[in-house]
Parts: sequence; structure tokens; C-alpha cells
Amino acid sequence: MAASIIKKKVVLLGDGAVGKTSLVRRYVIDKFADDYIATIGTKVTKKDMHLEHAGHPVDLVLMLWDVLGQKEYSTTHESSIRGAKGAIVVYDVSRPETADSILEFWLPLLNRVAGYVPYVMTANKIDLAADRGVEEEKLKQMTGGVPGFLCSAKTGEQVEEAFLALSTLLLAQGDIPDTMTVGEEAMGGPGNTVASVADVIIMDFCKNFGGLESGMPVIRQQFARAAIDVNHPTREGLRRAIYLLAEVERGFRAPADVDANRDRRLTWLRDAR
Ligand code: G3D
Ligand code: MG
Repeated sequence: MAASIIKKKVVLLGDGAVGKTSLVRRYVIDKFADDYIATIGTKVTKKDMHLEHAGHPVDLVLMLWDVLGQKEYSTTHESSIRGAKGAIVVYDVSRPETADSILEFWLPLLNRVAGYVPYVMTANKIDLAADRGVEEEKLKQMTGGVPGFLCSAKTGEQVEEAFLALSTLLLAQGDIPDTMTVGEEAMGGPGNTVASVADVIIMDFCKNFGGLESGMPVIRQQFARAAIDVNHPTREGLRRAIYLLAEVERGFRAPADVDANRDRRLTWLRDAR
């Protein structure tokens, strides 16, 4: 029996410079870059996981949305958080005020925009902590029962554990709309919403464009040209975007491939709910 594919959007939330981007980088490519440039917008990174759930193999695809940390960017925040099925909230143990903002700002925002979705809490930069015992106590008080991890994007400590704990919570949700049956073209099969078809098209384009890192900026640009909101795509907007993406692909693909890509995406859109 084929594994089912479950795709979930996860947001990383926390003040600027607490280590959200570093955690994603550590987890997805297991590398910590001390020279990493501060995030200039929401970045989406995909992580494929092979897990077991209720005795069945499951391919869990995490779409990790790394949101700008500055509290002023509230519009970006809301559109990035909307539709998230889970979150990793991050504070920096060397700056106690970043822990306060989790409780005062980030969790209330998450609950308001995405509803009461599962999350895990990470107390990052534990490598800088003077007293681990104190941090452990504090984290326990902060979490009030949700999974919490003292971690370090720098050393890698407890990073994988945090993501795995969230994955377990996400699988326990077991909601149907994000679940797609595996199969070559089943990704865009009937019953998907326009928003999930947009996701699939984004992945499909990026795969053709050498990955998410290089593809996402093009996506953002073309989606802007098509006048659609990535988080709330309309059928008409997405249709325009499909043609614009084909235009881009014409620059580096054989015409037959470009047409095939475009037609496949149009079919996905046609079949969307
Ligand atoms: P953000 O995405 O939450 O804004 P970043 O945070 O991931 O950009 O990290 C902000 C700074 O903290 C970076 O330093 C990064 O190297 C550092 N950092 C992240 N995680 C850790 C950690 O676990 N331990 C330590 N010691 N530092 C960490 P720079 O100097 O590059 O701005
Ligand atoms: Mg960042």
C-alpha cells in the first residue's frame, strides 16, 4: 500500500533575531551559518518527512513559513499565519523580553488568525545560557503543558526533537482537507481547494526551477503581477499566474515542456473546488 502524503503549513513565530531562520536552516539542511543574512520577508522551506502514523507509513510534507520577526509588519504576519496548521514559537534565552512577547504577542496572534492550532515552544540559543536549570524552569512555566525544548540552532541540540514533536501533533490532527493520496498526478486531484492547488503549482514550478530557494522569488514576482494574494488565491488570479509562469519557463524550457506544464496546472485548477 502506498504511503499517504499529508501536507501541512507550519509557521515560525517569534521576535526578530531569536533564531527562527537558523532553526529552519539547521533542521532542513542541518547546517548553521554564522554569516546568515537577516530574513527580508516570509520564506517558505519544504521539509519531507517519512513517519508512521497509526501503523501506516506517512509522508509528511512540512511547509515551513519563516515570518518576519518585526511586530510592525502585521499585514505580512496575518497573511503568513492564515491557514497554518501548526507553529513553532521561538524565544531567545539570552533576551528575556523575547519570551514575554511569545505570551503577549505571538501566541495571541496565532490563535486569532489560525485558530487554536498545535504548537511547540523552543527556548533557543541555549548554548549561551549561564544556567540551564533556570532556563528549564522558566520554559516549563512558559509552556503550560505544550511541548517545550531548550535548543540551539548553533549546536543543533534538540532541534530535530522540536520539529518531530510538532509533526506528531500535526498527524494527530488528521484533518482531511490537507491530505492527498500519493500518485504521480494526484497532487492536483479533484477536491482540492484553489489555495491548495496554488501550493501544488508553486511546488511544481519550483521543482522545474531548481528548488524553492530559487523558485520562490519568481513565484512572488509573478503572483504579484497576476494580482493575487499567495494566501488567498482566486481562480481567475491563479489562471493568470499559470500563464505568467509559462512565460518565465519559456526562457529555459523546450516549448513542448512549457505547454505540458501549463496544461497540467490548468487541469489542476479546473478540478479544484
Ligand atoms: P530570526 O530568523 O529569528 O530573525 P536568525 O533569527 O536565525 O536570523 O538569527 C539571529 C542571530 O542569532 C544570528 O546571528 C544567528 O547566527 C544567531 N543565532 C541563531 N540561533 C542561535 C543559537 O542557537 N545560538 C547562538 N549562539 N546564536 C544563534 P547574527 O550575528 O548572524 O545576526
Ligand atoms: Mg529570520
